[in-house]
Amino acid sequence: MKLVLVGLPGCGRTTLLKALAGDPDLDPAKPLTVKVPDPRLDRLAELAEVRRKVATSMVFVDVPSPAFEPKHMTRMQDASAIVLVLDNYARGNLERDFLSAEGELCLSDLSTVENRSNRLIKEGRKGCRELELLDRLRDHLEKGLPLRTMDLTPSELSMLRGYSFLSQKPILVVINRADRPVADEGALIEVADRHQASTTAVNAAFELELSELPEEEHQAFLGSMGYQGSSLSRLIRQAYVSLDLVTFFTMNPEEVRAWPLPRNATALEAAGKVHSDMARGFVRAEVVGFERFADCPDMPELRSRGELRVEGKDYVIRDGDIIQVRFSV
Ligand SMILES: Nc1nc2c(ncn2[C@@H]2O[C@H](COP(=O)(O)OP(=O)(O)O)[C@@H](O)[C@H]2O)c(=O)[nH]1
Ligand SMILES: [Mg+2]
Repeated sequence: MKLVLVGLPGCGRTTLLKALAGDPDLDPAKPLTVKVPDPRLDRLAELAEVRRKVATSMVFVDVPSPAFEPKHMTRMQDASAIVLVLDNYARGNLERDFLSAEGELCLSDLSTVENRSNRLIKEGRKGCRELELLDRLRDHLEKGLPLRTMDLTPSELSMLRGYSFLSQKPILVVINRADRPVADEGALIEVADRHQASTTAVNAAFELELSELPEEEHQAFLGSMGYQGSSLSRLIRQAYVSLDLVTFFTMNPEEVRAWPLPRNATALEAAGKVHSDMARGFVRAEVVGFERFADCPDMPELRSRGELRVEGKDYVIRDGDIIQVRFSV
């Protein structure tokens, strides 16, 4: 899961990346893998008395400015989501910077739409479903609206899958502010809502300083700024949520592990994530939700109460499911 960091020069991308890494000497040209904090994973490890915890992770990649040059645009194509950093510690042109970034994404998609449409017409496929759909996309994009705000049917979505349209990707807007924001954020949040972009605020420079301090000095430093806690774990959680994933867990005597899965994916797909053999030889999955297990952390007891459910390969995994796959190969 790759997320690209974009924004105007000086918006604080590099500072944010270093803070996420907890390393002021990080080379921002390298991708950074970040663990997604999940208190449920910690709780499971405690309950099951297992020492090894494996969290899900995401990779952040900094796109150098100017991000919207063609040579940098291609780095965004295979990203699962875009993280747009906006400067609200010095300049604070929030709406303008947001809309201009969105405009660039739309322009790039518009040119993809044009190229593909021209080719279809040249191939004599006027009136085909794909061309009709592309015409609708063009109308939408020409209004300056990102494709993520379009209502598309599952079959239309699958027709568009190969294009990797940039304005269709989920976007998380990170407002980088000092202790006092320069500009009011209300108007930006309204536009972002209309664009189905989620927003979060962080003080990147502060977070970087915080991350350089030993753990035991964190509370005092946070308190000196009047902060409750670091905003980074919230930012990471929100980036994860923007990907529209659910998390399932596996447990064995050696480790508890969290796995990401697209929403509405099945037990068979979950099994395939864990091991291809498990999908190939899938027999059934035993499933219990995190909350149930936390109330009664005893699998044999849950099984005898019928609360450890037996599910087939088409079962749709819910966020927080703990699953055990039975398979034979
Ligand atoms: N005061 C303050 N300075 C910041 C903040 N974020 C970044 N800076 C400074 O702004 C400059 C540019 O930041 P950088 O992270 O390199 O921006 P980038 O061009 O987006 O990678 C650096 O000197 C940072 O120390 C912030 O939240 N507060
Ligand atoms: Mg930079």
